[in-house]
Amino acid sequence: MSPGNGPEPVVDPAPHPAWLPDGALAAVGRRRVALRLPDLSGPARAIPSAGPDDSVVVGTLRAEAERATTVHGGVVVDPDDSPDLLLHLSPDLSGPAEGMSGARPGSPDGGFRFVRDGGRVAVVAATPTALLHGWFHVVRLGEAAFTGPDADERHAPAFALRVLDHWDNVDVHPVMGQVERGYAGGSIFYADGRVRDDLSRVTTYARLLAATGVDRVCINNVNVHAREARLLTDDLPEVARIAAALRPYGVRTHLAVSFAAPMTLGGLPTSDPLDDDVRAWWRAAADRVWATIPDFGGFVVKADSEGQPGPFAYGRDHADGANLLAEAVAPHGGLVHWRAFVYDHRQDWRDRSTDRARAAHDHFAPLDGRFADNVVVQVKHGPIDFQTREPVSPVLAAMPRTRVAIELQVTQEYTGQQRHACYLAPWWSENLAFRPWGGTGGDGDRVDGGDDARAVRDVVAAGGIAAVSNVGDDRFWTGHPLAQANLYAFGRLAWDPTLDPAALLDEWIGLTFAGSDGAVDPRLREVLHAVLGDSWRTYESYTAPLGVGFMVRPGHHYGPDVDGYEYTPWGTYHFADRDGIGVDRTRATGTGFTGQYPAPWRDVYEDLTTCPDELLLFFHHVPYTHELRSGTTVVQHIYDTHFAGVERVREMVAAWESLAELAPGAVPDDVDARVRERLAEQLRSAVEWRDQINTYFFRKSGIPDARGRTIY
Ligand code: GCV
Repeated sequence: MSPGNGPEPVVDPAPHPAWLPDGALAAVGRRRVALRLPDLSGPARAIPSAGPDDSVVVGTLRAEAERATTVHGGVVVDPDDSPDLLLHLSPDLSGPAEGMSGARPGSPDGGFRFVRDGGRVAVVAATPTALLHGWFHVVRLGEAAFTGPDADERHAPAFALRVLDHWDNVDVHPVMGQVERGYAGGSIFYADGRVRDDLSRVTTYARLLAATGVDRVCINNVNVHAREARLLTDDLPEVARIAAALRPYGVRTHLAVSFAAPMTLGGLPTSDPLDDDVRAWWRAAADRVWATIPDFGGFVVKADSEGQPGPFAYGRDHADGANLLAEAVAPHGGLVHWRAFVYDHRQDWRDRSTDRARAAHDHFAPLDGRFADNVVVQVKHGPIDFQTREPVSPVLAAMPRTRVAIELQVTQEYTGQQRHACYLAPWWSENLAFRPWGGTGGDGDRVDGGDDARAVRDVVAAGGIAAVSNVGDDRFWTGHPLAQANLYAFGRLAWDPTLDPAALLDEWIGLTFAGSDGAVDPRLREVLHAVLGDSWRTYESYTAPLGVGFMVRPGHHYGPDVDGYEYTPWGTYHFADRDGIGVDRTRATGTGFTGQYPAPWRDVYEDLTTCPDELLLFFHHVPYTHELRSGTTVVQHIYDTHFAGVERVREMVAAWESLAELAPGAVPDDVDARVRERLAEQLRSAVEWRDQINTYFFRKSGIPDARGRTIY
């Protein structure tokens, strides 16, 4: 790492290895590794079929073992030759792992078994993809996999469906560009208006995902424009190439489709979901897709939302729409991810009764029980739109007879656009741990509820989890190298939503910055925790106070603009005037949104004295002099957090810069240069946020800062 303003670093043209540099595989690569495989060919195959990907994933496993041992001096040996690490593909995970003693039985419900006996490890799984996940489990553990007491553990994903959605366009969109809300360059799938010839980077991406837990990718934007719609028909062979590039790492391909496709692609006069010709068109379309890509995952649909076509045009509802597609994909075992992000984006700002936060619940809760089994209703984690702070969406608790998935946003549209370091796992973790029927609330308060102690992560077990990816063709994948931590943590939480965000950060650091011997400088570890650990709360403190959102520049959503959306049709208002701020969403005097929550939250949020401070302005309109539960007033809180937030960013910058002396050489020059550049922008932007927000509220309220700091 070059301290100060040294010469420009030499940039390696190859993609950055992210969390899988060779050093991350040192512990496995130094050992004697073996694969025990049944015969996968012919009708008498010894393992249950996981789909057509079996042999290709087995090839991947072999290649992984060969590569790691070649780099680090280990060797691939015969399974009977006392390996240190045995990868065992077996239909039966319940018996003792062959060659191991003392194994306890486990239940064969997917995932893999990890057995350590006297320092030797066996991973047993029933499918090649599960075995691959087991391999990466051992990689993550590093030396610890082989040390420690004997163990026999089962590891299975909490969510059956773990999806990354790409908002990538085939054509560069005149406003949104190649990747909508993408902050990391172009698309890894498309360039020059077509699928890339060289898709090797897509396979590298699939490898990174397999090392976390994600196993499905939707490869195009949910805003399906004319060019992208054709992926479903004319371009299927090209989609098949992408699927082939993802498949070696057990990642399945999904497509976002347009509800109007029967008209725009099929020439039919209607897309009415109850029309027989429309149903036949979708069935034929699905047949062609699965004939071309036998392990295809399914369709993702954004309908009747922000201008996308949908069933409303025919007087039908979202269940009619989703079930139309579900019927078409069902014979192939396919899925329909139907998004609940539906609201009126042509609202009149003068009308205070219409509440965008209510929309998804108003549309979807009454449809509970009407969706086909292979429909997953995909719900954004908050009721508005991926803001820095929102309550958990009440839709997640309102559809007990529906497979519901939670949708997160890894791409940092509203959280600094990968120019700001903002580690989002603590925020996601809070959402996943939220107990809609009582228990621990967002700010750590305990709120007692009824008998139902389930958390959001339990509610979505069948529907799973999805997130908008933050990856592009940038050398570091994510623009800001430290934004890789978000993608990593998302994948790990998708596998196990109870994992601790700080521990995940540590895991990511251990892999990403592993030297050739697998070790990480402890001072680097410390600095990265200091920079990233609390960065989401820091970001919140200098941007969005007390649950107010959307004070961003319209359109691109970067930087402060307090009234940017205030007089627009988008339904995202703060209603600040000279006396106070916030949205009254109470049942008593406001939009009634609080009533969409089950008890106890419907009452906790309704009452000014119990509503958590951090969400106060989301639920209530209060005077600037309103005293928060913390004891300070609303306006003083705004000033204090904005001043403190900037100071925290200064500390982040200082922490990073200290590396040059503390741990010279611990970070490659090009990573260091990019992080420094981004941190400088983060500090500039945080100052801008602080000064605009503080000045705005000082001018509105006329109330000076109690500590007399500079406000303009
Ligand atoms: C893909 C927000 C974003 C849009 C995005 C939309 C969605 O409104 O700003 O770019 O569209 O969410 O989730 O569909």
